[in-house]
Amino acid sequence: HCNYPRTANVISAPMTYGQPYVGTDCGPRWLKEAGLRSMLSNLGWRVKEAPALDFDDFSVHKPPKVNNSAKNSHIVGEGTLKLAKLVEETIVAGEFPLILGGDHSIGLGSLAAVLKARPDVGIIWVDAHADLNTPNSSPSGNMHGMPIGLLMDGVLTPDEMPPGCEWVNDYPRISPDSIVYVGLRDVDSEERKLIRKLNIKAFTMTDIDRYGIGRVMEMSLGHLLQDNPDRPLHLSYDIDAVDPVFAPATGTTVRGGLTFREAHYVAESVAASGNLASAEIVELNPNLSDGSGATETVDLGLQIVTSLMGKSII
Ligand code: EXY
Ligand code: MN
Ligand code: MN
Ligand code: MN
Repeated sequence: HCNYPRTANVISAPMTYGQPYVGTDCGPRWLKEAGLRSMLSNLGWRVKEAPALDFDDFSVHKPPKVNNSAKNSHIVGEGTLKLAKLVEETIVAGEFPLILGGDHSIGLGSLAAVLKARPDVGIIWVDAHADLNTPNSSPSGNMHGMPIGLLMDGVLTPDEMPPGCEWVNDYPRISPDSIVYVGLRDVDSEERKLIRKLNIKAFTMTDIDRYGIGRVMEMSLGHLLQDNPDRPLHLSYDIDAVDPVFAPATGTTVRGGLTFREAHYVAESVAASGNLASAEIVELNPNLSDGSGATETVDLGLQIVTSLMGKSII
């Protein structure tokens, strides 16, 4: 019923600086080598591919001060601004941004862009983690745990934005009722307080146990689409939402995650809504597992992308 922009612009965002491990930069290449382009073509998409973003040519001249509360914030800030601009251009051109991470700090750029280009966007955040930390609350200082925290309305004052990320102050904020979490099971205490205080809709693994994934996705989509059935949606899919049995090649595994089919169903149900307007898949790290674990994780990642881009079984 909704009109998809039928051109997909595949945007590679090989970010590693939001977390400690090399290898998240391999995610885009692995997904592409596993057959992403032909899969999209087979589903009827026209496929464009933006040149991979380069996050190592960063132009800050002074050596940035070590900032343990938001590690690598200059390079993350500069890199995610590049991503934000590319995503905005893609949307303005009427194309579907399909963003391949990279660690989840790229959410700072992709979300800022969709919030600006589509002010009424609803966000579905599929993750074991809430990624709602701030430099003050983060136990690790890793910025892949902060993209929502930096963008959520009413959490940070402009002067608390980490150095290098000040550009975020010129972008819209996420309204707490415009995001839904699916798959949470490792939430820090300050994140928990914020979820309660801001009344953010969050479906944990406990909710999935209780209601089943079908009902959880119905409630998630219902929450975001209740006032506007044509609302555009952005899906941010962290592969660590999936149980490490099926997706071992990622940096922050947490047991007790989505099953293989639940992982698919999340993507299938969002696709079936007809509202999906942009998406990203993040945190694949083929270095962090043995060969077969890496292959299985990348294969599952590609299957999830296939489902969210419209594949149905029959
Ligand atoms: N909440 C923890 C932290 O902030 O350090 C772990 C965050 C992991 C983030 C992963 C990508 O979703
Ligand atoms: Mn995440
Ligand atoms: Mn995660
Ligand atoms: Mn700076």
